[in-house]
Amino acid sequence: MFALMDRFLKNDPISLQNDILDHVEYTMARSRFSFDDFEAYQALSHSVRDRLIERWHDTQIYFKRKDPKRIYFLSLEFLMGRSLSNSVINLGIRDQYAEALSQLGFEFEVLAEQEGDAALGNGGLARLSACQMDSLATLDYPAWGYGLRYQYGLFRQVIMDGFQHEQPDYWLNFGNPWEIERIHLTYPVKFYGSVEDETLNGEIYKVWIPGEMVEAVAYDNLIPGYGTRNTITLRLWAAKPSDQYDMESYNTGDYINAVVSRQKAESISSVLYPDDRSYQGKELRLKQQYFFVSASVQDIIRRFKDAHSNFDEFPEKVALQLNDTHPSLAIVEVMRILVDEEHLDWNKAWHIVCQIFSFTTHTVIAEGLEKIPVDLLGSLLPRHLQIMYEINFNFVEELKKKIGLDYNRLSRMSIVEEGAVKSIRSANLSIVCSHTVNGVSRAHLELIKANVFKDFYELWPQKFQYKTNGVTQRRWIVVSNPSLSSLISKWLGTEAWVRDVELLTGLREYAANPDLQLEWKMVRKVNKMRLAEYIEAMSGLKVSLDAMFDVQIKRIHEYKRQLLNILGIIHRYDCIKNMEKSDRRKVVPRVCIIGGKAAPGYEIAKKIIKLWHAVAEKINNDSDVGDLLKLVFIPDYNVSVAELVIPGADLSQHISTAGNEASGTGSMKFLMNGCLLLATEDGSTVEIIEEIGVDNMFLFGARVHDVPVLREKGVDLKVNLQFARVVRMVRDGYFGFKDYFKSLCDTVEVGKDFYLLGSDFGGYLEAQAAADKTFVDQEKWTRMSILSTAGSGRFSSDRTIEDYAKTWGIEPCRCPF
Ligand code: 26W
Repeated sequence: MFALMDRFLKNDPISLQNDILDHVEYTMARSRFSFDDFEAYQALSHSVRDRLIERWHDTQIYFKRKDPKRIYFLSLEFLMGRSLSNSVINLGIRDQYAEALSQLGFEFEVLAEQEGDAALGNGGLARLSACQMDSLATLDYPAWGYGLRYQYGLFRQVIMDGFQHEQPDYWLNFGNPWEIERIHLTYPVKFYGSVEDETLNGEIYKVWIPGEMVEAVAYDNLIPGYGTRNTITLRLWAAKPSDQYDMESYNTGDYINAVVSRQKAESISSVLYPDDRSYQGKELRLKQQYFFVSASVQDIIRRFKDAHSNFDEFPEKVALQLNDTHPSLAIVEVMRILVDEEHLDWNKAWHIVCQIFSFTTHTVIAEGLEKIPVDLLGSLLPRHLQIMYEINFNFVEELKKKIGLDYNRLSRMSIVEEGAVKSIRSANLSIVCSHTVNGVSRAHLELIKANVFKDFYELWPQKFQYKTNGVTQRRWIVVSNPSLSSLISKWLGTEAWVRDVELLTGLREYAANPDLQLEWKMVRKVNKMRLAEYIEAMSGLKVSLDAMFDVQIKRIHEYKRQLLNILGIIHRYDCIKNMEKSDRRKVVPRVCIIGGKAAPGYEIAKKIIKLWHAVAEKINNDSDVGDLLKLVFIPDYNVSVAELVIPGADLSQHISTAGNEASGTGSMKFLMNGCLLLATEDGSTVEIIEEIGVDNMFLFGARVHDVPVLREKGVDLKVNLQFARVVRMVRDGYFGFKDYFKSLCDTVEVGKDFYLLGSDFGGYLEAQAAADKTFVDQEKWTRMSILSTAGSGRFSSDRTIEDYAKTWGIEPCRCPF
C-alpha cells in the first residue's frame, strides 16, 4: 500500500509549483523563468490533468475488476463550459494551487479566465448532460458519457447595430489540455451501400456492404467526482478518414481528388447544429447521429465482450440512456450488431434491447419531435431501415392484438409515418424499445401523458415516469459563487452540503438572523459589483449597485417570452416618462439584463434581440430616466458568462407560457444563489413552489389548463389598454425600425397571440410591482433570498441521478485506493 501511495503526485504547494514549472518548460517549451498568463494557464491545466489521470486510471482499473453494471449516457450535446476551476475544486486542491501560483506571481482567478468554454451543445438539454456527468462521478456510479467532439461548438454571437451575427467557434485553436486523444482507440463506421444475404452453416444472414467508411477516434474527457477518487470518462468521437475509405477512387488515377474527398470524412464531426427547435431532415445531421451512436455501441459491446463470453448477462451489465431521441439509432445499431454480427436469434436480441434502453424526452410539443425521412435513411443506412421496418411490423402486429383494428390509432403509433414524406418517428421508436420513458419534471410528464404520447401512455402506463431535472451545486455555487459558498459552510458549520445538498435546509432557521442577513447582503453586493464591472467593460454602461438587477438569460424563443419582458420594460419607461418629477423618487431603480442566442434561422427570435437593443438605445440615453432604468444585453451568453451573471442577480425571470417549458434548469441555478424568481407556473417551477412556498417568489400568469381556453377566447385589447399601448409604441416606430418590427408585433395581435402575452400582461406587471415593493424592504428580500437557497436542495442533479440510478438498476462502485 505504501508503494502505491508513493506513486501519487504530491499536492503540497511546492510540488505543485514544480509541476507547473516543469510543464512550462517541457510541455509548453517555454522558459520557466518567463511565461505569460496563457502559458501559465496551460501549464497549470496540464498539471491538474496529470492528477486527474491518476485517479481516472485507478477508477477504470477498479471498475474493470469489479465489473459492475454500467450506465452509458448517450447525448449529442454536452455544454461543459470551463474545466479548470471545477476540476481543482472536485480534486480538493484549489487552495493549494492558489498558493502555489501566488508564490509564482500569478493569481488563480486570472488564469482561470484564460480558458475558453467547451460549448458542444445548444441549451438546457446540453447543460443538463454536463451537470449529470458531475453527479454521476460524485456519487461513484460506474458511468460513461458518449458524444461528439465537434470542431466548431455553438456559434459565437456578435451584436452589430443591435442585430445578431453568428461567428464560428473554433474552440480547439489553442489546443485543449482537458482531453486525451486516444489515437489507437478507433472504430470503423460505415455508410451507404447495400445489404446482401450470406449463408453461413446453413443459416442466412444479412450482410451490409458499405459504400463509405469513416474512422471514429476517441477523445476522453475526465470527469472528477467531488469527495471521491472516482473519475469517469466522457468519451467524444471525432471523425477521421479511414484507410479503407473509397479505395476505388485511388485506382482511377485521380489521386488529388481522391485525397480531397477522403478528407471530407472529417466534416461529420465538424459542426454542432445550432437549432434547438426544428428538425430539418439533413443528411449531415443523420450522419452525425449514426457516427457517434455506432462508435459508442461498438465500444460498449467491445468492453462487455472483454469480460463475458456470451450475451446472456448483457442486460445485467449494461444500461443505455437516450438523451432525447437524437441517439435513438443506438437501438437499431445494437439490434444490427447482435443479429448480423454476433448472430443472435432475432427474438433473443430483441429481448436484450428491451431491457437495456431508457429514454428521456426534453420537449413538450409534437413539432419538436424528430422525424427521419425514410428515403434519406434507406440510402445512408440501408440495413438499419430494414431493421426498423421489422421492429415496427412486430410492434404493430402486437398492437393490433391489444387494441384491435383502430386504424387511426395504429397509424398514430406506428414508428413509420406515412404521408407526403414517409418518415421514421424517432420518439415512437424510442418509446417502443425502451423500458422507461422519462419526462424532466412532474408537470412535463402530465403533459406528455395527455398530449404527445397519450396513445403510448394508455398502452404502457408503467413505462412513463418523471425525473425532475437538477443542476450541480459544485459548479453553480462552489465554483461560481465562492464567497456564498464559504458563507453557507460557516453558518451550517460544515462543507458537507457540497455532497449532500439537502443540508442547505439548515439555513432556514437563520433566515431572519440579522448577522446572517448582513453577511448575505455583503456577499450579494460583491457579486453585483463583479457583474457591474463586467457590464461596464463590455458596454461602457455604468450601472448603479443600488438598483435591482433583473435578469433573463436563456435561449431566445417565442415561448420563453423575452418579448413580454421587453414590453414590460416599455411600460415601465412609459410610466416614468408620464410621472411627475417628484414622484420619480419612488421608483425602484432597475438594471434589466438579458442574454441569449437565437437559432440562426429563427427570424422572430432575431427580431426580439434587435427590439431589445432599439429600446435600450432610447431608454439608456433618456436623461429623464437616468439610473431608474437601464437595459443591458449580455452578448454571447454561455456557461462561463452564466457563472458570472447568476450570482449577481437579484431577480430572475422564467416566464414561459404555461405548458411550454419541459422543465427549465436556469431557475434552479438562480435559486441556489439566492436570487428571487419571477415566474409562471410552468415546468419545474411548479415543484420549486412546493419547496420554497408561493410567498417567497413572484408568480403570475395563466396555468396550463387555462391556456387552451384563453387561446380560444383571445384578449380584448380594449380591456387590456396597457398592452395595446406598448405594442402600439413599437408598431408606430417609437423605437425606430418600424417596418422591421411589424411582423414581430403581428405575433401578439388579438387572435394571433399564441403565447398569450396579451392575457398575461396584467399579471406580469403586478408581479413586477410586487417585486419592486419587496425590494424596498431589504430585510424581507434578504429573508426570501436565504429561503430560496435553503429550499434549492431538491434541484440538485445529485437527486436527479439518484432517481435515474433506480431506473437504470446501477449501484455505486467507489474506488478505494
Ligand atoms: C434539432 C432540434 C432540437 C434540438 C434540441 C430539438 C430539441 C432539442 C432539445 C431537446 C431542446 C432542449 O434543450 N430542451 C430543454 O431541455 C431542458 C433539459 O431537460 C429543459 O429544462 C428545458 O425545459 C427544455 O426546453
